[in-house]
Order: sequence, then structure tokens, then C-alpha cells
Amino acid sequence: MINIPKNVKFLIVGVCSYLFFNTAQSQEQLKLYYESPAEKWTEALPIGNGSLGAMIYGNVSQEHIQFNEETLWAGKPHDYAHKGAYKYLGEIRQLLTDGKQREAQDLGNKEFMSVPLKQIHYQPFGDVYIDFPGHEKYSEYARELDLNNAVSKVSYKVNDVIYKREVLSSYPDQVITINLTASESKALNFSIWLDAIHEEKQVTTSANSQTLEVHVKDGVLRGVSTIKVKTDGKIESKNGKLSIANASRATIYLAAATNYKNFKDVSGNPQELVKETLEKVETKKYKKVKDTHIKDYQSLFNRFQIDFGDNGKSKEVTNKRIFDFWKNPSDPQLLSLYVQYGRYLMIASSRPGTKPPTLQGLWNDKLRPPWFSSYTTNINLEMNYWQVEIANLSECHEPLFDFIKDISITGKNVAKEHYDANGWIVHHNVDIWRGAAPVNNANHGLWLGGSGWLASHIWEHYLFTQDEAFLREYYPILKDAALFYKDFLYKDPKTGYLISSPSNSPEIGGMVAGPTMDHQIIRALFKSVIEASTILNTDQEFSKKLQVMIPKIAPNKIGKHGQLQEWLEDKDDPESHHRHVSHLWAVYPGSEINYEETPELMKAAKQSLEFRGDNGTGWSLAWKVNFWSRFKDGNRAYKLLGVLLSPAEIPERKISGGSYPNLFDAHPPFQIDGNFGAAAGIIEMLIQSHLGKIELLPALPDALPKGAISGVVARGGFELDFKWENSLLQEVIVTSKKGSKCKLQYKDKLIEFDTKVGKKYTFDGMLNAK
Ligand code: FUC
Repeated sequence: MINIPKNVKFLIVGVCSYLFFNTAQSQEQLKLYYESPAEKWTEALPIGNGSLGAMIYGNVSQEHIQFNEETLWAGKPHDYAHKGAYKYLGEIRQLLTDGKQREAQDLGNKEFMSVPLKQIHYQPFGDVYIDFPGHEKYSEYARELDLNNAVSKVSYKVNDVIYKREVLSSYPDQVITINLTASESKALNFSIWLDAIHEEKQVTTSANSQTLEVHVKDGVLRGVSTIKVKTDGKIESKNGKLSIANASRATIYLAAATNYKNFKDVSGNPQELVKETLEKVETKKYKKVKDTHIKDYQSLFNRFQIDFGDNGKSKEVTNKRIFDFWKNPSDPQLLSLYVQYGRYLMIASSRPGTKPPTLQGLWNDKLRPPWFSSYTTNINLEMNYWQVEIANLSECHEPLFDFIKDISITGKNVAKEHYDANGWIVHHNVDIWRGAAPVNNANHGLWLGGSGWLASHIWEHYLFTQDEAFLREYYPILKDAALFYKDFLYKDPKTGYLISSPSNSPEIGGMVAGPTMDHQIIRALFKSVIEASTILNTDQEFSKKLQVMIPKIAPNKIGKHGQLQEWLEDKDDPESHHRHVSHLWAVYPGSEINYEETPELMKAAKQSLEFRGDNGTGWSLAWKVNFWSRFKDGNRAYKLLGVLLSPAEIPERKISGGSYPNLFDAHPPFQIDGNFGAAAGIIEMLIQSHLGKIELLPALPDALPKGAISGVVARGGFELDFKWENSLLQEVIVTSKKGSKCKLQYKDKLIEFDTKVGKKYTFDGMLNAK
């Protein structure tokens, strides 16, 4: 049990009386807890406001807060398209038709790749250090991240004085705020300074503030960050540090900005931006900033609750819980905490006006981060957003739509230069300069599904929100994604089907003609454009062309091992445990393959997943949780969660994937996609709405016999609250946001009813109206 000093009262925020949650306790326990400071970055606790993030170590005698601002990247505005690459398209296709994969890849690498071949890195920004002299010996240490209010806290005792730290990143005030207090007056003495691991850096100190300027090594971006100290003690500037003496409290505001304005423009003035931000906030008291922050955060966070019960383990230290879950996965509250942590991380890294979370979200401490900490679009970036609609954070989807707007511009140029096609195309990776051309190596970089997959998020957002104005705004981008494939699809000389060539099934098997995944994505995209054009009463001609093409696209096929074929040819290796399971895209996140319309394909897809096995990298495990949920096998999904929630760094586990002590997902190394993807997967066990109806508890695992969820969102514009006991539905309330017709299913019972905007409809566990 964590030893929290009796007189440390953690703020319990106004938990409203949720319909199904009399459990202030289940809310109160939405915390990551530790009894010792972080030794490693993956033990530190993340905070963020969408653009400004930090990792807090909680060391006692020297606090370390490593921070990021999302626009500090290497590189400069750049057009990555390979001019005239399209001239080689026909030859590459022919080589593939002739079975000459090696030659096709060689030609691809020589004439078809991005210029330059690689994209560029996301960068760390800086570090705040705080020295507390005399705090080497301490007791009653506690460290936590409270998901109820997005505040990270540290408390401990030195010589009977209780010291407390709170750190938050405020979206309304655009600052990281550090608040330090001592329980006795004048007992707070510390010195604070900024530093960075960039070679080119400069620190200037004034009476009560310090400014760090950094310049990235390989690029044009500059970052400026200022800390400003407010205290009842005495501030002195000495030896490049701000020293604070005889205080009982101090508040430090940190603002940061760069000269990045957008992917074409780096004329921003970070000094000015930082100054303006601080001028607005520095007159405010900490309490005001904190209250505003909590109100803003809770306006998103409190919309959704999930409760699987609590067997007491929620009071234990988080790293121990992860370890115990590996040995015995019976800690239901850890699963609800995991879902809420996914929502917390989304609110912290994707707010209107900010950039989407990268592979590491907002959080990166390395000049050369794994995989550039960029946006990988052959699974990772999309997975980041799988939970966002269902978990009632629809606004947090906005940064992805802004991103899509950007790449529909750079991708248009790539469509022309590489394929002589209209519309826009994005391959498997994108950086902040919105590179859309194929990178790294033609054997995996030349993958054609990126734009189609991203465009599906526009359609999904519409399906959940029924927001026609949004659909109208984004229809041209959705249409142009389809326009590219309309021009690009190629009649396979061997089979006569329309196929995607050249491409690959993400990262397995090299360059091929006609990977199954591409065709699934393209069909789904075409269908969404056809439906959108009907809803918006526009573009009937174009819609007809797509309707004619759909049946000509190479279909899903069942191969000799009973598997869903990953490729046009029946060449799947049943021994392959590759992390990507791309040909099951149509099971999840797509829906073309399902039990009702295509039971044989569903069976084959399940066979393919059996072959891939139950291990995998973090995101791969998360994808499998979603697959098994769609296969309605909750116990198998739960088994995968057991792997995902086991300790990442225990060598005797001998498998990859898992979770770090701060519950960050381990690829390994840390990648945030698994956090988001598994949060979505847990919800997918409880509710699914991809087949024109809402199905309740479609894949409930035996390990979660009792629970409740509220504020969960279904396609069609519905919000639901429901609970279950002894693994049976007890009650459900449907709130209609758009007045659509509702189809609701539980086990074999399906009901259908008309709804009115804003009205609630209550049913018992047999779906009888109450
Ligand atoms: C894809 C995956 C890797 C990793 C990388 C960032 O290339 O195949 O596993 O997640 O993205």
C-alpha cells in the first residue's frame, strides 16, 4: 500500500453523481501512484496541453522536468516529391507482373523515392532543473499523476516540513505551471534553471526569469522558452540560476514557442510569442490557473466513465500492479485506468489547433528518437485516433483533420510527380514538413494506402457525429483521396482485376502488385465517397464512376491454409508471426469483413490471426485486442491485454510488447500507439456500432463480469450508458444527439426505434423499454 502522509490531502475534484457511478472511489483511484522518484524517462510522468508537454521525474533533491514543444523539429520547409518519377511507374509495374520483385524494388529505389530518401526528426526542447539543498534525506514520499484533474504531484517530508510540488500543463493559459509549497513558512529554498541537450543553446537570466534559446542542429527551427518565478520568498539570480530563499510557496510559469508557423512558413517570432503568453498569465495566482486548467480538462475528461470494479489493487503502486498483472491478470481497475489514461494522453497531446501525437505522442527526450518520432501512417498514426470518437473526445480528432488538410496539399504534388494522377496520395510516413513521398526503401516505403486510410477518419468522424457541415467542408479532400486511386488503379494483366501496384503489405514480403489491404482501404474509401455524395447531394457522376469500379477491384480471397490471403497470390506463410496484420484491415478498423455479410471471410481472417499468434510489439498487441473483439472472443482479447499490461522490462518475459512503469506502451521502445489502440480495444469489447446498429457487450471477457460505462459514443450520433452484472446486461440508456433511427442489439435481440434530438431512451437488460 502506498504510504501517503496523513496530512497530505489530495484534491478530490467535484465528481458529479454519475448515473451508474456512486463510486467516488473508482474515480478517486484514477491515478498513477509511486513511492519513489523516477530513475528512467519511462518512469517519469507525462503532462501536456496538446502542444506543450513534459515528463516529470519527481527526484527529491534535484527535480528534473524534461519538456517538449510540438513544433520543434529538425529540417526545413521542403518538397520531398521526386520530380518525374511517374516515368518509371509503368516499368516497375511490368517488372512486378513478370515476377521480378528484386528488379522492381531496385528501380523503385533508384528512380521513385522521396528526395531526400529519409524524413526528419522531432526534437526535445529543454529541461528544467530544481535543486533543493538539504533534501537528501526525506520520508513519506509519494508521487502521482491524477487523471481526474491532470495534475502531477510529489510530496515528502524533510525535518517535519512537508514539501509539495504540483505540475500541470494548461491549455487555456498555454503554460506549464510548477507550484512548490512548504508546510512551514520560509522553509522553501531552491534554485531553478533551464538547460537543453542541443549543441546550440543560450541561457539568459534576469531578476525573476530565465530564457533558454535553442537552435536545432540540422534545420532552421529555433525555440525560445522562458520560466518566470513568483514567490513570497527572496529571488536572486546567481551562477546562471534563479535562487529562491526563505519562501513558503513559489509558482513557476514556463512558456515555449518556435518560429514554425506551418509546413511552408518558418517566419514565426518565438520571443514575442513567449513574452505575450507570460504577460497574460503572470499576474494570475496559481489557484486561478489551476482551476481554469481543471475546468477545461474536465470538460473533456468527465464526459465518459468506465468501471469494472475494484478489488483493492487500485491503492497499490502502479509499477507493482503491472508486474502483478503479468502473474495474475485480476486487477479490473487497471483496465479502466488504462482506458482513462488513453483518454488523458489524448487530451494531453491532441487539442484543437495543435499537431497530432507523433509515434511518441508529445513526449521525446532524444535528438535522434526512435523512428524519428514522426507520423507513421501504415498503422501508427491512425491507431492513435481509434479511441477518440467512441471515448467521447471528438474534438481531439481535429488535429488529425488539420494534418490531412496539409498532406492533401503536399500529397497532390506527389500524386502528379510520382503517378501522373489527380487527387492526393500519402505513403507510409510523414514529418512536420508534410513529406508525402515514399521514404526509406521501396520494399516498404512504397506503400499506397496512407491517404485512403487517413481519409477514412473523415468519414468515421461524420458517422459518429452526423455533422453534415463537417462532411461538406472535408468532402473535397475525401473525394480527392478517391480520385487518386481512381486514376492509379491498374488492370492486372494476369487476373484482369483492378489492383494497387506497386505497393506492399505493410512491411512484410517486399514490393508487390495488389496487396489485399490496399484494396480493402480503397473499396471502403470509394463507398464512403459514394455515400457522402448522396448525403450532400453532389457529384453524382463521380459517384457512378466509383460504383462501376468497385466490383472490378481484386476481392478478398481465401487461401490454401484456410487463411485470408494477404496478397493476390496464395503465398501466406502460416508460420509468420509478423507484427503487422494488414490484410485484416477490413475486420478492424474497416468493417467489410464481418460475421453477418461475409461469414466465410470472417472465418478465414480469424485463421490468419491464429497464425500470427498472441505476441507482438505494443501496437500489434493493441490491434489484436481490437480484432478479437470484432471476432467476438472477449477472452482472447483479454489474454492479449494481459501481455500488453505486463512489465516491458523484465528479461525473463522473453517477449516484446508490454508497459513501462508509467504505463507508457512498449513497442519496445516507447510508442504511444499501443496506449491509444488498446484503450479503443477495451471499449470495442463492450460496444460496437460498425454494422448500422449498436451491439452491446459483443465480446465481454469472463474476467469482467460486472461493470458500467457511460458517455460512450456510437455511430449514428448516440451516447450510451449501460451496466452489466454476472456478465449480463442490466440496463441501458441511449441518448440521441441527432434524432436518427436507432437499432440496438443485445445477444439475439434486436430492437429498432425512432429518436428525438436530446431525448433519452431507457431499457432493461432484455431491451424492454422502461
Ligand atoms: C512501423 C512498424 C514498426 C514501428 C514503426 C514506427 O514501421 O512496423 O513496428 O512501429 O512503424
